[in-house]
Amino acid sequence: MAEPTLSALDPEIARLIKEENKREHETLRLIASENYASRAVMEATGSCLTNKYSEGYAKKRYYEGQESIDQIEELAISRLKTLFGAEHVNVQPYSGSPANLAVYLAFCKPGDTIMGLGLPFGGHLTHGHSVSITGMYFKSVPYGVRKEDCRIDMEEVRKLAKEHRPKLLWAGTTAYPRTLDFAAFRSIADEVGAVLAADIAHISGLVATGVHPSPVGIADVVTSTTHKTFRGPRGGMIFTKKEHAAAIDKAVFPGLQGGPHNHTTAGIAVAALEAQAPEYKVYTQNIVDNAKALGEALVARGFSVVTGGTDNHLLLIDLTNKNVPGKVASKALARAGMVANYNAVPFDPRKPFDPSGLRLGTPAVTSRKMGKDVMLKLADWMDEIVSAPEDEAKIARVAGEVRDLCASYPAPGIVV
Ligand code: DSN
Repeated sequence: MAEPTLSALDPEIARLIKEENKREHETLRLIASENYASRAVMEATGSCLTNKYSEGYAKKRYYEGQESIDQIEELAISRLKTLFGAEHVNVQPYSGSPANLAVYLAFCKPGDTIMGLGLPFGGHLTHGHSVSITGMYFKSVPYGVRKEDCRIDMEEVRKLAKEHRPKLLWAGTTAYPRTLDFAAFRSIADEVGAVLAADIAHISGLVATGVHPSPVGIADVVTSTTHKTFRGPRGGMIFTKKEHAAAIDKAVFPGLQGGPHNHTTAGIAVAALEAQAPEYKVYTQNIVDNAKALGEALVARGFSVVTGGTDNHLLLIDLTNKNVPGKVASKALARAGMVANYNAVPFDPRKPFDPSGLRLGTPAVTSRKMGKDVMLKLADWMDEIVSAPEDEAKIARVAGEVRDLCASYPAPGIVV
């Protein structure tokens, strides 16, 4: 007898997946860290590779039956080496946080001093925030941004680094709209003898094509997720210089993880192939052009855009002048089909769970081939909703208009 399909076996889960598919089709995905993986990436991740254990690395595994797995992992690595110009790549981290933990394990001992951009200024939890293991097991000295322009102040980073002599210095962000000066971070790390780690989770797609400068070859180690601008499956990757290859590999396995997720590795390999195509470079440039256009349109409508605009894929909006808290705005926008996230802004007087800001990203709408005309429409809709976040009639009308728009822009990987 044939095996039952998902909907025959588990109609509840099948229905929920169908609903999520519909939601992803009918709404505008504006969460800066999200994207749509292609059908080919999804096919690889939904394959039999999920069945296989393969602790170790290619040709040095602890289980038999690795004929295909070794080739898949080697292909992922060689494609990424070419794409990023890296000496060594590890594709086994389960995601960005485990990749970052591997950096700590490879280079630090508990109690060492580390420095990263503070979470309230756009840094990541794993760059030493107090509630993360990285802020508990290490002495974290966060740096911030300048009050006047909300940009990272490299002189402040230098001053703090000279005072605290960190073992590890992070250059990486999750809610920062400007270009990172990796060379300046390198010179500071050299001055104080720190290991320089760049976390390019948000921007790795832009880095792959040169739309954002690359830290590969500058930083000692570079970490990334694989599902944001890079548009692969949900996973992690680490690039490092040859001299640190063994330490990083050992930290990932056996230091932190057991068997790698081979279905994810295959998806990463497919995404790396997609990223080598000339149209991917155009795509990544379009992400930035769209973010700039959306930022300009929002400024023209009286929104306060942190730093005045963006150099990358994201925008941080301070809603204080609109007298609407970030959470109220993001919930109303979501009801209107524009799905973003509320976010703290630098020097936010409000609490992290109820902050003043909104974070917007253009990677996913750009994957749907939406261009500047849509960004202007989006700014109009946002203006309407943020000005009246409790007007349910208006919200329902906009949600309908968003649905109509989405019908003309199929999302990669989404079956309609
Ligand atoms: N959760 C991711 C983001 O939204 O930026 C970072 O890990």
